[in-house]
Amino acid sequence: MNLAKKAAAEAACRHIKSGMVVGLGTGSTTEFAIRRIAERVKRGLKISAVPTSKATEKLALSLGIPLVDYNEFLESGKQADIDIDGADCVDPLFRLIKGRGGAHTREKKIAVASKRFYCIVDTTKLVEELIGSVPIPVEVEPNRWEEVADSLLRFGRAELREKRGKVFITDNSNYILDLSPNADVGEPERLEVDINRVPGVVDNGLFTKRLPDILFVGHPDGSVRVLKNE
Ligand code: A5P
Repeated sequence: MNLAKKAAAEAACRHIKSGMVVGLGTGSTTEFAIRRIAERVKRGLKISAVPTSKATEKLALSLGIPLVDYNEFLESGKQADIDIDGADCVDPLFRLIKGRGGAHTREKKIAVASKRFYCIVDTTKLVEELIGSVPIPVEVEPNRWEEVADSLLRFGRAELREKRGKVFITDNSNYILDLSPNADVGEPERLEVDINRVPGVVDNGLFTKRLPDILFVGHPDGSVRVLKNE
């Protein structure tokens, strides 16, 4: 799928012009975009970029992309011109689940603070039904994860995320609960709001409000389908 991811990423990057502020998402598909942007920066493209995770920040810095600090950018109240980011799955209404890398809270903030949100995926990410396709990542305050997991039981079973035998810690120093929702949990729009109402929840990986403006779907043969959300 690497060819598909790369093709989708590069198609989205063609929209980047000098003078823009660009949101940089997180994940393996976005990594292709970051590498492409870095090549263009070396050839004279003048942009500044806002990273959505420490991993993205590290990679972008190592490749020489000029960065704006994530917190300073949000505090400035300014908007990015384009945000480019991947997704774990996307349905026909352009609704997403994100956060397999644990960065969805920052990713959502930057997507909301961007004039245009371009989502880059390969064909394996396309689903008919959003709910039930992949677990929904829920970022939680560490000292409340057990009570949050209990409260989330009305939506489904939530499992504390671990990585290499240790509790996974987000860039915001929080934990992640991966929620496998019950089949009768209802509409994703409502679920996104209801999960965030649980005390101790920071944000969840459902993106049903800030939808992508364009979806770039990379195919295994390197072709790209461009779907506009109009
Ligand atoms: C990071 O937390 C996620 O939201 C990623 O954007 C998403 O998981 C897509 O990642 P890949 O491009 O690696 O599949």
